[in-house]
Amino acid sequence: MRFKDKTVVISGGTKGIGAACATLFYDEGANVIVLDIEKPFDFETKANWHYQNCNIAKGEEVREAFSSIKSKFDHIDYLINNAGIQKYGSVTETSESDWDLVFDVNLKGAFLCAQNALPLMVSQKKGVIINVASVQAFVSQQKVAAYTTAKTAMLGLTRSIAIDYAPYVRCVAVCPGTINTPMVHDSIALSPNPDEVMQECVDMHLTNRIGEPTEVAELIAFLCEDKASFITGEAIRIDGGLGISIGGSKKDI
Ligand code: BMA
Repeated sequence: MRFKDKTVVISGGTKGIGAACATLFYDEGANVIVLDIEKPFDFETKANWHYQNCNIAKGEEVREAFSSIKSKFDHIDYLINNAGIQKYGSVTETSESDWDLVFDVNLKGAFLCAQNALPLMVSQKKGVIINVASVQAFVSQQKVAAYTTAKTAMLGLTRSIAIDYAPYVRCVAVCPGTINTPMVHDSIALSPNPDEVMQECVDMHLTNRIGEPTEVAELIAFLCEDKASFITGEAIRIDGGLGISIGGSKKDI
């Protein structure tokens, strides 16, 4: 029980990486609070597993959600800024509303959740914030201008939090490659040839496969533990080697 009696808040915790984190932290003994905009029909309700409806892009909703959390729990040990949205388009193809939506959810949402969790973490003199960014904070695919820009900015947010709230609060960015999540499948489904795009995703990774949400959750769990207490402000890739390759033909091995 690595997280017995700890409290973790996870944005976008009903699906993908967020849901994998919710499950792992719950299984390890934590009180889990999932923030999301819609509760899935099959959302499990168990003791110590709470759903809080919240659009993290709206300051008022985030304030209300955190004041409700604070009235139920006297501490927040971990905040996992996981909620994310991806819209395809180059700069000239991206509408102003898509640009705003991508920045509101990925970046402003993380800022607002951190802003509301930090005062309690500072008063506890302890806390960890994990920002789920992307390998696209380092390298970019074609036609995801808003997403790659917002994810890159998350690394600045990570550094700012790490610097301004040390030594009490650690903040670390996790940068996944393609992960088997609804966000990735929904994005790929928009393409006229989804199977080819999925194969391209597989081929981009040196592992010849995409990642699983549970693999990212395991990294996040480690980063939250005291064992990782010397890691802060850093951006850690979990991308099957995607971020290190400049391509080229493969030699037989
Ligand atoms: C993720 C998402 C995925 C993409 C992956 C690797 O953050 O953008 O759709 O496959 O990065 O580029």
